Amino acid sequence: MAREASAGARDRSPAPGPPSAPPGARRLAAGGWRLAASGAGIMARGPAGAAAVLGPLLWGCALALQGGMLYPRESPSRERKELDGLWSFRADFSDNRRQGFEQQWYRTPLRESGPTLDMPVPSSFNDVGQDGRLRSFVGWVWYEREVTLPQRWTQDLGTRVVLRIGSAHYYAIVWVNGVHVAEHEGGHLPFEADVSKLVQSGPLSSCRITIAINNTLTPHTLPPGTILYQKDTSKYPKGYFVQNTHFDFFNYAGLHRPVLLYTTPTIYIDDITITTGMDQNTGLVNYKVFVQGSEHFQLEVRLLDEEGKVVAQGTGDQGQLQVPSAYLWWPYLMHEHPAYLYSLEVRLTAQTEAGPVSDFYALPVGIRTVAVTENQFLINGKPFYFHGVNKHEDADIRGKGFDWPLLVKDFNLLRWLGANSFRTSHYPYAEEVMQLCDRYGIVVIDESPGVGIVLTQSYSNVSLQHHLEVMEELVRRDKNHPAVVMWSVANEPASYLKPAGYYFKTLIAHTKDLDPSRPVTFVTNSNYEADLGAPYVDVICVNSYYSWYHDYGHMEVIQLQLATQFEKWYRTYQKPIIQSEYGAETIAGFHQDPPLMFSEEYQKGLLEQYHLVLDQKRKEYVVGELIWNFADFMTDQSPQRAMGNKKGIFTRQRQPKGAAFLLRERYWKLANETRYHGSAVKSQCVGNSPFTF
Ligand code: BDP
Repeated sequence: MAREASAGARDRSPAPGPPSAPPGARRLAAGGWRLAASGAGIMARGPAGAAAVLGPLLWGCALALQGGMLYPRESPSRERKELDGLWSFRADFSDNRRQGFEQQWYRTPLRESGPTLDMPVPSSFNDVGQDGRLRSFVGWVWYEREVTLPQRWTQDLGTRVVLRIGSAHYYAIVWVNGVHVAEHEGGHLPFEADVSKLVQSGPLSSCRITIAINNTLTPHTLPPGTILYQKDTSKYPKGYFVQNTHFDFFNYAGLHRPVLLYTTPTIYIDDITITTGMDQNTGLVNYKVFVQGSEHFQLEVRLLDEEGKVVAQGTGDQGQLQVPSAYLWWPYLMHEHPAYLYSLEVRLTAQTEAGPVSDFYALPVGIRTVAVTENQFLINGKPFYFHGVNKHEDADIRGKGFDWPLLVKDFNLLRWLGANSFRTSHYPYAEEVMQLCDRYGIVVIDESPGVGIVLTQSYSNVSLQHHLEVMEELVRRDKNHPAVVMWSVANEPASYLKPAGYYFKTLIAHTKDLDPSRPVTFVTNSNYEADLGAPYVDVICVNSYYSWYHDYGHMEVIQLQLATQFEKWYRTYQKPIIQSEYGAETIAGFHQDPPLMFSEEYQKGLLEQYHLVLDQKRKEYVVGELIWNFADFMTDQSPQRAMGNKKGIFTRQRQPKGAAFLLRERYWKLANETRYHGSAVKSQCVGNSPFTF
């Protein structure tokens, strides 16, 4: 949820409190992002063909958030200035964590109010230093950057200058030249502020950006957490508190994704919504363009193929483009021509007193349909089997900071593995990740940060309202990615608690209203009889850890227990099922045969037992398997975790454990079996090569 302050607003009195009265307590009233209409459901419980043509009918796409969140792309009318690099930084170690507000650190350069550190952006602040207090810091940290702006940006009143923050975990307040411009709750989605007036108000050709970020999690944040005050003074110093979380990854914090400034004209393309479908061989691209700044403008829309040839065109802010003999966007490994992307070019022109204005934005578009029957997941009308992974945005000292080399390495590993999909466990990933999925044909289950919803308080109206808003932000950001085939609103909530029924019914209905073109799910680990949210999902996604968190060491029970799990869920709901997590903690280099827990042999043995059952049930209604986890990742410290979660098939440094080779055999075999078009994928050796174009 973001609120943008008017650029000229006076600076505000500080309010954000100590960790015990954190962001949620002072959340701003919900903005204007409301729904316009209700959409149709996605479930097509009929013949596959009927389901596949739902796409074109869904055009009423009910998304009506006010204000778009188009990815900033350069164009003849738009420029970008990236602000990655070293920022000045200070953590507020004062007892109440409010010194920064009391002393108004945003008013003058940060170095004037005390010592600063150099902090790389993007990165988490936790692991880059040598100060243990910073690693586990809870409260407000302050970032600052001075930026020199091109003269045109500061002089030309026809230029709109926007500050965009890709992700600030968890709650952020932003000032430009000491003036409050934006606040945002939620650590995984972008937010923006129009700073034109501020940068164009004087002779300055530079501006000072200050961002205060609070990583405190409460029962009402997403993900939720609790602050525990330890009051026993015989054991803890006065005022001692710790942050507890109810999820299994380290609460890295900071500016995790690119921060940038970009420009548009003052009359500009604010948002574009695309839905696609097929009618026989004709591809259908329904578009809706939202313009800000004027009601008087002309829009021209052209669709170009990969050769740059115009294949369809239209005018006006909405319409349908028809592409005869269209190439479809297919998942990679499913088809010999995967991931075909057209380019939708939108050109705006307007006349103003000051002269003509034009804006241009080009959006990649994949034409494809998604539908669900009672035992299949269909892409372009053909059954799709997810053989993929769960990931985390996590590696080494950068924490969750965005990193191109790591990203490219991960995609090359996915290809090596023959994985066709992943779930963004347990929060939305960077936009650049989603763009690569579109480009490479990797299918995504796009998950919200709804992980660890286990306390009754986290089912309150305050929490629900926030969760609805997060889904709005997520759909708004990711709605146009062909790679995204399903939304996941949560992971392993306590869905057996009484309020869970209403909570998930409302949340899932809302998400379907926002985007009627995709199925919606949440990932459960509840018992099939007790789960109050399952009636509302389109696909049952179930996590289980047989022979790991139960029956330690007894791999012989896996087949029976897993088969029972599938049968019970299917008998109850007649919906397709994805095994959305399974795995075993494995310390790379530990070997033991016969296998013992934590050894590489145990991980392989456990996976093999799961695969035997998956191979039976995928002939019936199981539509996917996602290993937990792609790579080892950092967690809170606990006696259950040896320097983090080690269920990766790759280490945190992206080197394979034995199980990676086992899974690789399997995934390439599955790829060959489930390929829809053309000859079989060559051998698995093909997987050594990176993605190429
Ligand atoms: C599942 C959670 C995941 C954990 C995993 C584990 O969804 O976040 O990391 O268990 O325990 O329950 O390894």
